[in-house]
Amino acid sequence: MSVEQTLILVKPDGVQRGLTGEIINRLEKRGLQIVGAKLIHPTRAIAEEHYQEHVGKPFYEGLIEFITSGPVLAMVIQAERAIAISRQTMGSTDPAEAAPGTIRGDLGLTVGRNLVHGSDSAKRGAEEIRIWFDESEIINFEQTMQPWIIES
Ligand code: DAT
Ligand code: MG
Repeated sequence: MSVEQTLILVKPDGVQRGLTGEIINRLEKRGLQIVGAKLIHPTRAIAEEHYQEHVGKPFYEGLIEFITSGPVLAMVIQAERAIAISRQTMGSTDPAEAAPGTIRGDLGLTVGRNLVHGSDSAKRGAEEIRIWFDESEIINFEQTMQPWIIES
């Protein structure tokens, strides 16, 4: 299994509610490595590129309006199986169905304010990272605690 990178966003609700630290904490404590991070107020163009798979769905306009309504914390996270692991820690899309112990299950109530985004495949992760980050903003560094988290 190769190392994957995924795009994680703390959405405007998470930023406005002061939950960025709480959300980073949960991902970081699990052992996921942050290799890029920035606060960005998304333009409509970025939002449309990011959510292109949802064009035409009934919630699309509301989704674009929401994600562009304030700053988001964008992160690139790296680990083996980073996509599945980060989505598991985020919980189901609808917080009402998300398991307790997950970010959405513990901190959210409704699907339109579900706090976080995470890429859903390695291919889409690479595409989404390209939408939000310049290559120069991603730092490849060795985390010295890795042997205490991952058996080699
Ligand atoms: P996820 O964010 O878990 O990958 P998704 O890609 O299916 O979920 O949808 C993207 C976002 O769109 C989701 O985080 C919240 C919103 N959304 C999805 N389904 C919705 C619905 N039925 N009603 C309102 N918003 C919805
Ligand atoms: Mg998705």
